[in-house]
Amino acid sequence: MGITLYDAPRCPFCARTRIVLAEKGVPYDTVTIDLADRPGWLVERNPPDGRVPVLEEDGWLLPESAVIDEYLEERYPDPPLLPPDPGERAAVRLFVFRFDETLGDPYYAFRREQTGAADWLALGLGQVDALLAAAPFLTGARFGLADVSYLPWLLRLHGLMGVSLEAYPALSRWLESCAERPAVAAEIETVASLAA
Ligand SMILES: N[C@@H](CCC(=O)N[C@@H](CS)C(=O)NCC(=O)O)C(=O)O
Repeated sequence: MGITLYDAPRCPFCARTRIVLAEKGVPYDTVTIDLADRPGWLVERNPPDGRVPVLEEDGWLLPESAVIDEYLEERYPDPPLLPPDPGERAAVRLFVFRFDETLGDPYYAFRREQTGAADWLALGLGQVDALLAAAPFLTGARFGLADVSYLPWLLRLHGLMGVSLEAYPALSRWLESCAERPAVAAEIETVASLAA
């Protein structure tokens, strides 16, 4: 027995968990889900709509990428992906908690080509850029869960949707620095394979 990840290569929420598992060197099996033809057993395992990712460990099931990643952080504390200081940990959690309003909602509006979405997205990217101008990583001094929680969408914006991030210098520097990590490089390859 061990960990199984119900996964989809193009899903950025799954990418959050793939990156954490890779950062921590945790071995796991993958069950790839066809998002266009979601199996009924997945809906049973993660009602009501069978979303991915779902992590299974010895028969126990856990959905929700942010919750899975926090679980993995506690279960496999080395290397740590949260800072030691409680206040800094809270800041990371707040940033992850606000993902939808900061980046997720404008990203999906932009993908749907909704009116005004480009400006909305630029606002979110500007907020992320400002944070990265003040600290090397979204998690603070070191790479961690806040970085993991935002990276998949930024990799897809750039790699799949052809959006230039050059106007955001701190964000661009951060992307380059994150790309040096094998866990992130693997995700960049996954995104490239989706684009091919
Ligand atoms: N809040 C969930 C969102 C997961 C999610 O929306 N996954 C997408 C694939 S990227 C999905 O399975 N969507 C189901 C649907 O669209 O019906 C998480 O963080 O894990």
